[in-house]
Amino acid sequence: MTAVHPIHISAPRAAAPAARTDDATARWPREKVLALMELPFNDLLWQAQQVHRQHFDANVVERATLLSIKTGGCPEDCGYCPQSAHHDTGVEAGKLMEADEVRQAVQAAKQVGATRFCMGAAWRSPKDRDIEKVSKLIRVVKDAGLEACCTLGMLTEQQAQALKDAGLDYYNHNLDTAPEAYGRIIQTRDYQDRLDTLDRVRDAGIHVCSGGIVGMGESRAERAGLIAQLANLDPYPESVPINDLVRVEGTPLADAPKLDPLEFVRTIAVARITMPKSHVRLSAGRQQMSEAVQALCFLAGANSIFYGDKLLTTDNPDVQRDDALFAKLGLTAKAI
Ligand code: SAM
Ligand code: DTB
Ligand code: SF4
Repeated sequence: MTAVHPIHISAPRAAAPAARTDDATARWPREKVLALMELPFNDLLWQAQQVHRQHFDANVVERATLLSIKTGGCPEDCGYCPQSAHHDTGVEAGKLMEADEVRQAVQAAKQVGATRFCMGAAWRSPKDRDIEKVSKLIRVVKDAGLEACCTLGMLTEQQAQALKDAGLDYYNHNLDTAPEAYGRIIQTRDYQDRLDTLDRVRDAGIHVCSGGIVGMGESRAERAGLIAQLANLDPYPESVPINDLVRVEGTPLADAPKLDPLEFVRTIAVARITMPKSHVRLSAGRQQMSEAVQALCFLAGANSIFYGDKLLTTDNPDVQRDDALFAKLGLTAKAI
């Protein structure tokens, strides 16, 4: 892969304190989250379904379309990511997309019935001039009548405010994994950096989209640790993407053992129970997932998907395949 940016490698950092999840005063002490994870499967799903139906129509699923507006060449070393300049994955580094190209993608997403358009950039953190350009892209999405979401890396307070002023509805910034597992996956930034950006997004009045990735070799206790971190954010995120690792050749995690699909379903169910009013998104990994497992995820309380044949750089089920799955399950798409 061609790197367009110099690579800055910082020394590995100490584990950050993150949110308090280890004592009984936390809304969701980690032990309690782990206890949910360990319930008999049928009991866990029953509990998740009850919570889901208290807050949502269980047959309605939100559809968000992703677009990589600036691909590859990222200076961060995230072990899962095909866009890191540290890994040789064949992803070409590109420039930030122009408004016309984005407008076409937004119109196409709108035509097939997506209600949110999420623009991702392979940046550690945007420059102020990037924020000006992305603000124009946000207006393109808003002018088309869709919800706008961005994921651009770490933000300053001023940048978060500028994105809010441009009309941004959601900002995606994932905690990715449990605090103690973080250093195994990423060395170039730490957990506290992620939490600080989430605070700035929240303070700017933008809705928070934050979740993580499972299937990176973590333990069940570490999956519980991730969910506890998210559920103890105050308030917890409005959108919670749960990604099943897409194992990309050339990344350090290419050969990670595949997570048992039922463990993935458990993670969705626990996210639903601990964050009852959030949209829990069955995110990356659906291309490799059977219809039966996806159906179990919806049963466990997932009520959002990425819709369209591409995630950022990897494949997602195409619209026809998802429409057929919705028809089979009697699911309908959420309106704005
Ligand atoms: N660079 C920005 C950042 O990291 O915050 C935004 C883009 S980044 C690609 C967005 C998210 O995609 C990551 O936080 C990670 O959770 C997810 N992601 C990246 N590669 C993935 C993979 N191979 N499988 C599953 N999720 C992945
Ligand atoms: C999220 O949690 N998952 C999406 C979105 N937020 C930006 C990204 C998934 C990326 C999967 C790998 C790729 O396609 O490059
Ligand atoms: Fe860069 Fe984001 Fe990929 Fe990490 S996940 S390498 S920050 S694009």
